[in-house]
This record gives sequence, structure tokens and C-alpha cells, in this order.
Amino acid sequence: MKTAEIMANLAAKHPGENEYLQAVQEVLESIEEVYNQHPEFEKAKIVERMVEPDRIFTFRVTWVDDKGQVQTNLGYRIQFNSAIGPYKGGLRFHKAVVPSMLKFLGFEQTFKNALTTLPMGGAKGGSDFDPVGKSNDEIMRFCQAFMTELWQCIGPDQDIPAGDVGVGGREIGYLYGMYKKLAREYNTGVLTGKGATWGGSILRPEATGFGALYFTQHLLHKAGKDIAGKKVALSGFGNVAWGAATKAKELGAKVVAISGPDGVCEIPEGITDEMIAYMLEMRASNRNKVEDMATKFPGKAKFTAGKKAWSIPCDIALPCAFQNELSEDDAKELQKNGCWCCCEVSNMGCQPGAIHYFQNNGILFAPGKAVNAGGVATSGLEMTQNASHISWSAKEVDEKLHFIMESIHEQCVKYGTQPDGHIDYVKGANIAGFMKVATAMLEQGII
Ligand code: 2IT
Repeated sequence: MKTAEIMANLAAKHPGENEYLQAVQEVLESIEEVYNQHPEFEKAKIVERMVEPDRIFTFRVTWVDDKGQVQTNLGYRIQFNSAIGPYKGGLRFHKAVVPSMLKFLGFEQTFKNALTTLPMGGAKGGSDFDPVGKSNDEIMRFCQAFMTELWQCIGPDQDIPAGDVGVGGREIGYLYGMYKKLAREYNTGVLTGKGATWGGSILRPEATGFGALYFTQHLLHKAGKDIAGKKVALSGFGNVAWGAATKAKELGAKVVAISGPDGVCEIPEGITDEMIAYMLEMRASNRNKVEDMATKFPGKAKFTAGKKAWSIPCDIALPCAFQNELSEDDAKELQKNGCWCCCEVSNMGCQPGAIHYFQNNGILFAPGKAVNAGGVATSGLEMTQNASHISWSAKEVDEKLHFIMESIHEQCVKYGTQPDGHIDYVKGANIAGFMKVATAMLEQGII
């Protein structure tokens, strides 16, 4: 495989799509050696086919705001790869959404879903709609307008969206309501992350964060360590950060920082249950300000404007917010302040320079597509429950999630253990996911 040549071709076809190119580059670097041992992959041009989405839907979404003004946004669904199952992946509502962002996410999703042990292909979608400052009614009208186009692209056996940044249980509810009206289909399996009373899986809201902590525990145990008593700094305060904070606290860690676009809240005594519950209210308010935590809990949470969670001394850093949120300089600052482990919970949360810095300086590091796969895995469990018209208990779902995260960790160890014995989790996750998708593509012929 000629990585440089493939990257140059891709860059020429998708000029300026830096996030997409960054995600592809990381995977190709990891798999090059294994790929070269399989001439049948080269002959079938597996990599050249895998880096391009199967298809992209783009549509206009027009809705009316609370002032009666007409608003227009763009909507997308990118069906990336269906080699191992129907298209599956979240919807992101964020003002910075552009095709490059959704292509990177769809590409990552393909490998992540392959790691979950479940038969799901990769997809991503969303809109440049900005939920910040919107009322509940505006969110509903936007979701309904978005679905008037999206419904044609999806189906319980074709493509199953879920939430991502800016899309949680509330949005999935409005989206499903409109899907039902348009499609006259009452199969709840068309979306995951639904409400508990209408087909949603118990533990799906918590699953990304819980799964991330289960993975972190496996990684730490493998390195002869444990999370109990350790200081954890995490970024964000949305659904993923909430689940991660809940489980970290339950496992005996002290969550000493959460952050938002406005700055960081340092919590020297560790986050409390009340604060964790308040994270949900902060998300629902659409204010997007972590400062609200300090206002609500004066003396316990100390807000500093313009600073990241990575400025707070910790043992373990958990990026839980957005891509490229942790730079090489942040990685250096973390290490200086005593951090020795970073598990990426957000998709591509660390910049390439940060990953290389961690890896070259003995800091344990694992990539998002392994660490955060518990979210989509539990979406897969939700699909299974919907298809068989049953609901599992929290215990059943949690056991399955545990099993899946352990299996993902094992796959990373299997494919990522280096000749000197240390485990390269980036390589491990990328090679394991790639081998599964590539084998499926090969067996299905040139399509
Ligand atoms: O990035 C992700 O894995 C998600 N946003 C969840 C996708 C899903 O289909 O549950």
C-alpha cells in the first residue's frame, strides 16, 4: 500500500476536508504493515474503496423560529460502509457541521462498529443547526423538519441513526414522532437512544460513558493499576461526560474537573451526585455554559474562563467533548501536572501531535473508536430488543456491555501488542476493525 499516494489522491478529491483526511491518515498509518501482508486486499483495492463513503444525502431543512422568522439549515446523512451490517451511527447537530466532519465521523464509525462484535455498518449524519439558545419548541420544529427529508434514507434494516453531539433523548423523541407520521411504519428499531417507555434500551443514555470507564479499567488492570482513588479530569458536561463522571465516581475515582466551551470548573473535593445530576439540567438548558455549575455550587466548583480541563492536575484525562479538543501542548501540560493516562472518549478527541506525544512519553493512551464504542454497542443491543419485541433488564444490558468492552480490549491487545511487549492501542483498534471490514468486503466481491 502506498499511503502517501492514497492520501494525495484523497486530498485532491476532497480539498480542505482536514478532519476527514486526518481520520483516514491515522488508520492507514496503523494498518499499512498488515495490509502489505495481504496481496488479495491490494488486488481488490480494499483501502481505496473503504475510504470513500457509499453515498451521501444532502438536503435543505427549513423551519420557523419562535419569532416567526424562516430559518434554513443543511442536513446530511452519510452512509459510509455496509460490509458487516446495515448503516449505523449518530446524528450531530452543531453549528460547525460540514461534510468533512461527518465523513470523518462516518469513517471512524465503520471501524468502531466492527469492534463491537455486533453486525453494524458505519454511518453519520446531522446538521449545521445550532441548538445553543434554542427553545424546546424550536428544537421540536427543527427535528420535525429534518425528518421530512431524512425518513426517505433510513429504515430499521437499512440505516439506523442515533444521537451524537446536540442530539439526545429529547431530539430522538421528536425525530421518531415525525418518522412515524411520514413513513406509517411503527417499528421503533429505526432509531436508537429512544425513551425507556417506547423501545429505548435501559442504560443506553449511560452506555458511552459507562463503557469508556469499563475499557479504562481493563487498560489500567493490564498495566497493573486501578482507577480507585485516582484523580480524573474530563472535558464537556453533556451526555457522554455525564455517564463517564457517574461511573468514574462509582469506581472510586475523584472527578476533579469538567469543562465547556466557556472554560473549566475545578472541583478539588471531587464531583458529587448532585453535581452529576445537575449536568443533565445544564445540557437541557441549551445554554452551553459550564460556568453554571460554579454558580449552582459556589465554593465547591471553581470556574476559570478560557481554560481547558487539561490545565487541572490529574492522573487520568478523559476527553469527552469534541474532536481535536486536546492538542500537543495540552498533552505536555497534562504530563507536567502528573497525568499518566489518557483514554479518548470523544471521537478523535486528541490531535495527532498529542497522540504521538503520549505514545513517545510512556503515557497510557487508547483511541476513541475503542474507548467510546459502548454507546453504539448498546444501540446495537437496543436494535436486538426492538427486533425481538422484548426489553432486557439493566442487569442484562450491563452484563452485555461489560462483555463487549472486554472483547474490544482483547482485540486491541491481540492486534496491538508490539515486539517489545508494550500495547499500541491505536494500532490494535485500527487493525482489528480493519481486518473485520476488509474480510467482509473481500468476500462480497467487487461492488
Ligand atoms: O459516535 C458514536 O458512536 C455515537 N454517536 C453513537 C452512535 C449510535 O448509533 O449509537
